[in-house]
Amino acid sequence: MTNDNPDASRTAYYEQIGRQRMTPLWESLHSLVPKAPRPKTLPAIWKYAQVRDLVMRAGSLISAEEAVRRVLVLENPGLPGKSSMTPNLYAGLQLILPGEIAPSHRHTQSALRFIVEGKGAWTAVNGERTTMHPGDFIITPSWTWHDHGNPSLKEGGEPVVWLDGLDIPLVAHMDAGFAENYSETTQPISRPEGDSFARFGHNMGPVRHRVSDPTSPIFSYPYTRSREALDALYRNGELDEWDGVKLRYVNPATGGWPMPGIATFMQYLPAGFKGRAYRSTDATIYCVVEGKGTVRIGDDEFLFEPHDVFIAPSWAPVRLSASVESVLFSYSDRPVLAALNLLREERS
Ligand code: 1HN
Repeated sequence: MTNDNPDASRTAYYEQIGRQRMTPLWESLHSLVPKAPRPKTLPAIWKYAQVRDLVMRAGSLISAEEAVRRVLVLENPGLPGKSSMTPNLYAGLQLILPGEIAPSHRHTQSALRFIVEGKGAWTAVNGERTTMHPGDFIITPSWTWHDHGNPSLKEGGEPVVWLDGLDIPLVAHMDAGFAENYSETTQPISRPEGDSFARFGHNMGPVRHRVSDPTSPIFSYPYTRSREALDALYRNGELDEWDGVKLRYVNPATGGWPMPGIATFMQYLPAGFKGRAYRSTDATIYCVVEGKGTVRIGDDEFLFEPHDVFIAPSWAPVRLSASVESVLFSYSDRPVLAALNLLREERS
């Protein structure tokens, strides 16, 4: 083979190696090993004022029973068709109406619920129910039976909306997804409501408890507690120039994260707060609980209000400002990055 036309001879060669299912690394090396993350994930916000009606309308189009889970998936505009908010995480808004039940099932994907609107619905996890209130953070760890329900209108039920966060894309990437339905609509209840919180939610624990798995024995983290902690710290003078007052949710038995693959946080920004720029390799999904402000994510700027959901991709600088006192919930795949020694943070 002569080399008077390298392009043509390379093309012919690439075809030949392609037939043997080989490709030339030298054509893709730069994009395979970028100097810094180049996320496809885009900064974006879902304004609750614009999507609330659409969520509610799903309630008259399909029952929770028929849908199994009546959820509008929040899809990152940079990851179309992937039902993903970030490369590893999923987000969706779920609606359950009075009198409805979302039937019991389990899967290897871990799930969190962050209650957005409405109260009184319940979720059952591993034999115990917990009642939902706005701002509560609830976990359904990998392979735990879970069903949701809402009291009837007569019993005072009201529509309840929550944000679902799952590691669906991560588990799909790992080819590690398993799922099954429970034989009945709801799982049997073996412990009264509040049992696990009494055992583990008060800086105490059962005397002979042995840690047997990395998942938190508490599955509901009530907003009243989280809010009071942030408030007390702020009153005591705590205020970080990047985060405001920010705490992470913990597994009280280990000090680790509530679930092994998903990190969750809540932060308080006082009125007038103008945060400095922060970036990290864990793409983070935020849900606004209270307040009003702006967030700069890379070159985008969004106004945020209660119940809005926004996404900060990996390594995009995030700058939070609050015009009135604000509270933000957030979640990310930080434990996965940390386990692989891939977590980088920069506060500038
Ligand atoms: C799921 O099981 C729930 O249990 C919500 O509420 C959203 C999205 C994909 C796969 C399973 C739930 C889900 C999900």
